[in-house]
Amino acid sequence: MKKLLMALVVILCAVSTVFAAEDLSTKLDKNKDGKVSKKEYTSAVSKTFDKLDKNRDGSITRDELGHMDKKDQETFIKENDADGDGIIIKKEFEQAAEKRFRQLDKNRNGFISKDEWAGGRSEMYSPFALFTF
Ligand SMILES: [Ca+2]
Ligand SMILES: [Ca+2]
Ligand SMILES: [Ca+2]
Repeated sequence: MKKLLMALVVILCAVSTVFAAEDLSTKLDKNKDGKVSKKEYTSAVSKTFDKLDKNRDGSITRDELGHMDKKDQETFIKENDADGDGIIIKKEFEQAAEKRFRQLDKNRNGFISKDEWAGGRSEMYSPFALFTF
């Protein structure tokens, strides 16, 4: 009986790991229609910005990215800091995110399907790692 219980625990752990790694698109897909709309995406982007902007001054600076490793910080700043001043204001972040949405939305229907999402993840730096909510 104990063995069975152990086996069950192992299985449950494995299952929950799968759920944790479950595609982010599921999290972003608030209305559960199987795809991420522009609106769902934008609201996630906005939340992510607010979360990263720890001191709430409307911009993301390097010291607010301390939880990321150096390489990710560089990539993050490079991808989002359009004017190259080392500070990412919300507008820059939103514009970079918008560009990513267009890249992901391969068939240009205004939604990112699960397939498109999965395809984009392997092609690009993982801005998705940032969507940690
Ligand atoms: Ca949706
Ligand atoms: Ca800030
Ligand atoms: Ca900037």
